[in-house]
Amino acid sequence: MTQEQNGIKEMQQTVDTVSVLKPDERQRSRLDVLASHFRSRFNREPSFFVRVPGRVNLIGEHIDYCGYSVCPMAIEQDILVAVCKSEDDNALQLTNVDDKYQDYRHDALQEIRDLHLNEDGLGPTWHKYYLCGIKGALEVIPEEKQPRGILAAVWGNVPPNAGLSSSSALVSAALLATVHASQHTMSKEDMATVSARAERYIGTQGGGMDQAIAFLGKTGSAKLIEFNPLRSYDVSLPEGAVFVIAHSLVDHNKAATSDYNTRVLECRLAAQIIAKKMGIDWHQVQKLIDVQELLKKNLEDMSTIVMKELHEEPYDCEEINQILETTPEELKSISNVTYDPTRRLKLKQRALHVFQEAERVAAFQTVCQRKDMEELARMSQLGRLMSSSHSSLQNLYECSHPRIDALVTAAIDSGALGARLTGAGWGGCIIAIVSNENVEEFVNRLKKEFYQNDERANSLNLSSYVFQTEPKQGAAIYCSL
Ligand code: ADP
Ligand code: NG1
Repeated sequence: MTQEQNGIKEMQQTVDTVSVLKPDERQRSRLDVLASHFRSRFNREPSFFVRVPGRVNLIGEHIDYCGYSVCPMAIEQDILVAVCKSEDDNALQLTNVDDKYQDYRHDALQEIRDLHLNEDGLGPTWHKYYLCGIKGALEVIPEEKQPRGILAAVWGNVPPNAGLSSSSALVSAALLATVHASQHTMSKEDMATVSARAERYIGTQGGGMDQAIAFLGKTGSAKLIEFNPLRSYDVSLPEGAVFVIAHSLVDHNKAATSDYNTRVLECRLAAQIIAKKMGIDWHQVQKLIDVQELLKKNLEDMSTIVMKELHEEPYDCEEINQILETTPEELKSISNVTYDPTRRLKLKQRALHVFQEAERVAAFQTVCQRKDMEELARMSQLGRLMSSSHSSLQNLYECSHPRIDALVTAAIDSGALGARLTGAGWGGCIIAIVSNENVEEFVNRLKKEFYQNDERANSLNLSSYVFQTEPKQGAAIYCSL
């Protein structure tokens, strides 16, 4: 593949690369633990460390893969990796401080490029996310620079399977570690693009939000992330607003079910059917944003078109073939739909969510910029947008979970100005906006309202499950402690 085919722009004179930083006190103590784990396993010193944060998405859920902008921020919780090139053999050796993740060895690092990671029937085990990052790296690093063997020790504290993007932090950390070990230079945007493509090897057709914020996150600012081309803009949040993440205690591994990919497919088919019905060449349409751009309509018009052109009842494959005038084979090759007569796809509901959520993202950004508006009014407006995002995810997109809905209700009852599911859903976390003078009372009430009656919470340290968050720095490299 040439660099261009890889989606990587020609290298410019000045490239905004991942910063080499000095760890702060808190990071240093975790890095010390990681370094000592590395030494105990490999009997040598790591030569550098990488840190990649998780993220929380404030608004813009399930729309990145439709081409629409989203508004996440990087969080404090992260994945750390200690790394050293191996002089002794050509293997990848992986270890994790957390012993629930087993050590892994692959004898020939170079072979990883050709592995098919989701075809062994063993599911998405942790080391496969690391392999995704290495595969991505080997596709873009010139052969003469590629490392022969690598030793890596991982340690993360992003709650896994909870919508805070632990998987993308891990894939991105593996990519960054391999690129840095090769002394290869890449911009943050190119890292994000390669990492998003690499994570799809696990089997989920993600849109790229998580990898973008992992590299482009900035202390003090949420980010508006735009796709095609990837761009990010600072979003200043109201000073009086505190964002609180709360875990529903329900895990959901995206790559272990077909829920996520089914939504991606429903959006693609909705886009193609709208295009066909509106008389444009649907073959060139893959995303809902494609059809909007071809029709030259605004988002509100697109919702009206959805209401008119798509029906409420689920579509089956036969009806889709009839509308698009395709055979099952053609539909497979153009839309990536495997014919299944029992399959029912809700196209109207999904498309409506996407266009309305994209409008909410734009409104969220506008409210953040409205310095002329009173602070509490701005925060209340942001809260309303977040809560309507949640009802849309619950009712139109059907990616919530009864415990998530109960947590959102408990958050509002405890004084939040708005709350919503964050991340892919079907479990995981919510994000709530709270005014800073109420935050302590809010957290105490939420603990009583939601966690006190859940026996799964009895043995947990709740401060890791309900916590304030603020925008943090994206990926970094540490060369010495
Ligand atoms: P998320 O919403 O957190 O990204 P996913 O279901 O996409 O959830 O991916 C979570 C998976 O990432 C975990 O099941 C595990 O395999 C891997 N993972 C997350 N954190 C770690 C970690 N600290 N060490 C090893 N693997 C991890
Ligand atoms: P998480 O929350 O990490 O499962 C997933 C996708 C995002 C985005 C959100 C929903 C991946 C790696 N991440 O995030 O791209 O679509 O769901 O908004 O697939």
